[in-house]
Formats: sequence, C-alpha cells, structure tokens
Amino acid sequence: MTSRRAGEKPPVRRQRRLLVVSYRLPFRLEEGKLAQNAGGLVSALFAYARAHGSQSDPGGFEELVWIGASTNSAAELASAEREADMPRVRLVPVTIPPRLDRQFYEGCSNDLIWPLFHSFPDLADFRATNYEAYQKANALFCRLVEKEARDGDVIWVHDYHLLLLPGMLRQALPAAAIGLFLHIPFPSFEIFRLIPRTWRVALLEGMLGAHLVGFHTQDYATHFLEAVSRCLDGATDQMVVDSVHGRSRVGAFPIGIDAREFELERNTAAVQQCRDDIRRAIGDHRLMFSVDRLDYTKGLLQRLLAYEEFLERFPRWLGEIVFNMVVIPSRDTIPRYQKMKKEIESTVGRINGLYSTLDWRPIVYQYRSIPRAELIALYDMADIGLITPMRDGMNLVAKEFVACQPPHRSGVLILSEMTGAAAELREALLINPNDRSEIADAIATALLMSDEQRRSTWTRLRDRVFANDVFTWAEEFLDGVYSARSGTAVPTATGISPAGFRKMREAYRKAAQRVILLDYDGTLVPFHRIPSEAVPDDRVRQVLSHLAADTANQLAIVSGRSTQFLERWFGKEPVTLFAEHGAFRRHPGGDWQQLQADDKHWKNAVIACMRQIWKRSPGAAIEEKATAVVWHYRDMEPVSAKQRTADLERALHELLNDNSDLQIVRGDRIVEVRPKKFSKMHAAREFIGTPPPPFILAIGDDRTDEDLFAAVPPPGYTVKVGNGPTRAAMSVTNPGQVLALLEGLISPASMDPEAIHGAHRGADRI
Ligand code: ADQ
Repeated sequence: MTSRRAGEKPPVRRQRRLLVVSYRLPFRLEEGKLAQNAGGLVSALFAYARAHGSQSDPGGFEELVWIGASTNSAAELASAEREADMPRVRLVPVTIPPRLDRQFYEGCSNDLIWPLFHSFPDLADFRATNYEAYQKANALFCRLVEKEARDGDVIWVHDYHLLLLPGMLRQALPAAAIGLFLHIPFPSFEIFRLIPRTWRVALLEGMLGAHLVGFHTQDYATHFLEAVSRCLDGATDQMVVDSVHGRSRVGAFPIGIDAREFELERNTAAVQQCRDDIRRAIGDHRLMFSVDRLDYTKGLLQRLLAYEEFLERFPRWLGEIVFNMVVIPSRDTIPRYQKMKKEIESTVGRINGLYSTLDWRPIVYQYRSIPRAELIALYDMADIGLITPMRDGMNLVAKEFVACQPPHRSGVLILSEMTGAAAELREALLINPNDRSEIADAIATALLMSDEQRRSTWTRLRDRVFANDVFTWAEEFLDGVYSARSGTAVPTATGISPAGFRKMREAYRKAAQRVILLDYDGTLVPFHRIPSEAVPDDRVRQVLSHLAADTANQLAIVSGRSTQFLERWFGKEPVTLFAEHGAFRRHPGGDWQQLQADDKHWKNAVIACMRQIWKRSPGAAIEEKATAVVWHYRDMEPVSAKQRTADLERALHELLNDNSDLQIVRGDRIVEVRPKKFSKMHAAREFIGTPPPPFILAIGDDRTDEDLFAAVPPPGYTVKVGNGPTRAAMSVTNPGQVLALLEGLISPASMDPEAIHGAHRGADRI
C-alpha cells in the first residue's frame, strides 16, 4: 500500500468516528493555551490527526475524539486557545484519582510492564496492589469510552497502560471495531512468564479483545503469539488467534514519522537561526548527536562509556569531534532515575575533565527539553546520529535524524540492533549497545566514510523513512482493523440472543417430533486433565432424563469416547449412544452394534508410527479405540506439543499415503486416525432419518462436531461451544451454558437468560 497524504481522499468507509484512547491526552494547558505533550506516540498521532482531522478534509473521519488522562476539565480544554495548525480533536479527559494513578501508572505500568517488556526483569516490581489498580484504571477508561462511543465507531487503543481495555470494550461494545497498538516491545516468553499466571492470562485476553493487535516488528508479534499459545487455550494459526472474545488478527505495523513535515521545517527561519547559533558554538568541529528521554532503556551511560573508549583508542579525533548529548527530563523525582541522572552527569564530568582543552570539550551535555526548531537543526547538522538504546520499541529519533539530513552533506546513523527501527533501517551502522568497542569502531568508521558511501546509504534509508511514514502506518493499521472486524472469509457462530432463544423455544414447542444430538466432552462436561475423570454430574443427568421423558424427543449422545465409557455413565439413561464417532450404536437398554465391519490391520502401523514420536513427547498419550487410534497432547508443554504434533501429522500422512480409506482428524488437543466411513455425519444422518423431524438441535465443540453440524438440514439448529471457525449458526461459551440452554427449552421458567446470552457478547460475527 502506498502512503496517503493530507488532502488525499481516504476510503469512503473511513467516514466514521475515530476514538483514540491513550494513557495521556496529547495536550495540556499552559497559561490558557493548549501545548503538545512530548513523546513518540503523540508526535506520530498528532501528525496523523492534523492531516485527517482538519475541517478542510471532508473525506476524513467524521470526528476525532481523543480520550486520555488529564488534570484539566473537558470545558477548560475545549475553551483553551489553540494554535492554528492544531488538529480538530475533541478531547475527553479521564480523571484518575491520584492514589489510583500512582499505583496504576507509576506502579503497574512503569514499574512492572515497562521494565519487563524492555527485558529488564530485575527492575520489575510485582506488587499485587499495583496490578489491582491497573485493572481498576482500565475499567475507568472503559466506562468513559462506553459513554462516548456510538455504533460504528472505530476505537484505537494505545500502548502498555491499557492492555486490559480492549477485552473490556469488546464485551461492552460488541458493535465497535477495536484496534490495539503496542508502542513498546513484546518480550520473549522467558520474560513474559515472570508475570504471575492469572495476570498474564488476563493481559493476553485483554489484548485479544482487539480485532487487530499491532506491534512494531514481526519479532514482537511472534513473541506475542508464542505467549498466547503457551498461556491460553485459544488456537493460533499464522497471525490469527481465536480467544474467548472471538477472532483477532495480529500484525507488524512499524510506526513512521511525518517525514515531509520534518523536511519542510528544515528550511524555516527558526531552524536556520538555530543552525547559526549551533555553528557559532561548535565551530568547525564534527558533530555527533543524540536525544532521548531519561530512561534506563536508552543506554545513556553505556553510550558515554563507548564514546570514552573511542576517544581513548582513536586519539586523532581529540579536538575534532563534539558529542552533543541531549537528555529530556523524565520521571526524575523517582530515586532510580535520580541515581541514573547522577551517574550520567558524573561520567560526563569525568570524560570532559580527562579530555577537555582550553578551546574544546568532547561532550556538550544538556538535560532539558529542547525546542523543536533546535532539535531539527541538530538533526540537520549532525555528522553522526548515535542512537544506542538497550531496548526500544521503535525509536523515532533514528527516523527523524534520517529525514532531516541535508542531501549534499548526509551524516551517518549508528543504530542499536535492539531497536525496532533496526529491523527497517538495515543500512545504518548497526551495533550492539553492550559492546563498547563495536560502538567506538562504528564512530571511527562513520567519521572516515567517503561522501559517496554516506550519500548512497542515506538515500536508501531516506527512501524507506519517507515511504513508511506515519500516514502509511496509521492507514495500514486502520485498514487492518476494518478487515479484521468485517472480513467475512471465516464463518463463525453468533451467540444466542434472547430473541433467538425465544424463536428456538417456540419451534421446540410446536414440533411433534424432535431430534437432539449432543457431543459429550467439552459440550456436556468440561475438559478434564485426566479424560476418565470428565464424568457427568447430577445436573447433566437431570437435563437428559427430562428431555428423554418427553416422548416427542429422540435424544443421542454422539461422542468419540469408547463404548465402555459411554455405557458406564449413560447405560441406564433413555438415550441413544454413538461411540467412537459413530462406529458403534446402542439404543436405550439395547446392545452395542458395530455399524460397519472394520479392517483393523492398519492400526498396528499407526500405533508404531505414533510411538516413535511419543518417545520424545513428554505428556503425550496414545489411545487405542475399537475403530480408531488417538494421539492426545493436552498435557504436553504447548510449544513442543505444536512441533511434535506437526511431526506426527507429517509422519502419518507419509504412512497413510496410499490408504484412502483412513482419515487423520484433529480434535481438541487430539489427532485421531480412523476409517473414513465412521464419522459423526453418518451417525447423525442415520439418527435423524428421512424425512427429517421439524425440530433438530445439534450441539458440539470440536472439529469432529463440524460433521455433526453438516448433517443437520435446515431449519435445524446448530450450536458450537466455544469460539473459532465453525459451520454452526450459534454459539455458547461453555458446557454450563449448554445445560442452561437445554433447561430453558424444557422449562422456560428455570432459564437464566444471562447464563446463555452472556455468550453472545464474546462470539460476534466477523
Ligand atoms: P518514546 O519512548 O517517547 O516512544 P521515541 O520513539 O524515541 O521514544 O520518540 C521520542 C519522540 O519525542 C521523538 O519523536 C522526538 O522528536 C520527540 N521529542 C524529542 N524532544 C522533544 C521535545 N523537547 N519536545 C517534544 N518532543 C520531543 C515510545 C516507544 C518508542 C516508539 C514510540 C512510538 O518507547 O520505542 O518509537 O513510542 O511508537
């Protein structure tokens, strides 16, 4: 996709409202005027909002609303003076009580998620009260968004402070299209797993409330998918996840800058003035520049030490180069940050003390927020941009440096490979921020690089920075939210609304004959770690006997279980039993009948094949049934389960290559090999009979139940338990809701409507 610029008409579907939600509003009040807050997210969205939120852009969003924390009221913000070029954004302030804010923002967000996600586990603070505050604050944001939202809105949630919010919104606003973008890295599982189990599950499920979850790089997206597959039951397939909320997509959307705006600003009088001032101050020394917020992730001290090594090892540059290190004040009331600041300042003092001469200082250190004109002038004039974070989600400074360099005198970007930007700006001199000597070498290399080399490298970097600008980022992300929300390629079931249930009950009552087909595991009873312990309780028995007591009803349990298991638990119930996916049938009180003769020679070969892989698959089990062989991997560690099961499927496909009578079927954490002639479809068709009765209901949860659903002719009812792709028309979330549904059919008075359509909030049609 190409970048769309301000003034170009965005797609028609964009004529909706966009609600941006971030921890902080992008503006604060300063002497009655709106002033922009610093930070990467604000820089990026400000540029996008300015382009698409202006009244002169009728093709843009109908309205832009920004919801975030502020100490000012909505009225104060609305009546404040605005600069002419400020975007038309309606600001909705969230007031967070100070104590809650401290625990949520300073505590959980900045002292737990920030250090962990940046791979600084030693700095993480796991205080439970902070996590509770995080939950409360996310709920507070949710209430405000709910108040503001209208049908058809697109809600774009930003960053690590609000990871629970998308899940809350998906429940509260089923009609909204929700996107979440994480501006910081997502860590590898070894680090993510340090978060207490219930919190980490809640965080992942919260994130998956978004229809689209976006990261800066493919690596972060991959880490996230790994965490999902290890912590949640939901299925992940490529970049798609099915979770309690339904389906979400996951993708890499590297953030960009408004490159053209930076380029234009280079030529303003204010920037020219700054350039003149800087030149006067540094004379004709070479200039190396860095700018970062004060933070341990930015590698500030390590950078200084690397520069010291450079001065030591390459003395020919003494007196020739000035390193201007700008550090923007941030969180410096916190002891850890104060300590870091002191260390930086004493190191600067020591290096300057060691190397300065009467007319030269190797480091010009500034601890202040510099005006934008000065920042652009420094980007423009620097011969080297030294950007060496220990870890950084993206790092916009690297891109801004590239955009502001003059073509005739382009400088060199030295960039940490630990930044998201390094995944895009491959032509930069990439360094490891822990390797002082590599950084020192890179500075020396940059200083000696020929004009030709610098120009050709910069041209390639510049092309990429301009092509993947902030507009491309926002457009692609928002397009992604639309297609994740409205893509219809994957059929999923809708939950059961009160009206839908009433219709079903009406049909049930009117019908003189009815067929009800029920799967067992995951449908009538929840899964159990030990399959033999997943047994029916009194409620299940009662529902079945009440259903069977009505002579109009024909009731069957169609399961993959063995004849012995089903007979043990349902042998005395007035229910027809189908075992092993329909290979065996037993009418109430009768004997088991094998529906078709089976040639069993294939089983030994399949078992031998499975045993080979079982040897290196702790937790896996092989079950031999009368007509099938099953590989169970529920108890395996999820990542090796995925790999071993893929190995198994490959081996089985090879083994069964020329045996067209057998099929390999995936169920819930199982792989089953069985003859094609036995399927729930055959069993169900036989049971339904011809002509079909006026009321049919089939309920099941896994892939084998798709065969059951396929056998149900219209206008029969098909209900899937859980989420994910299905041919069923309706869904509920768990066996408890199946029982509530069946109880509701028999005796409407006992039905708890919430118990059933609690489900339909989560499973929406996409
Ligand atoms: P930040 O940690 O804020 O962002 P970064 O990407 O480097 O880090 O952005 C800093 C931004 O602040 C730049 O756009 C810079 O121009 C701006 N800035 C610098 N000095 C300023 C000043 N005095 N006033 C106003 N603005 C100033 C987080 C993540 C990053 C990710 C961004 C965007 O930590 O990894 O790149 O979000 O997703």
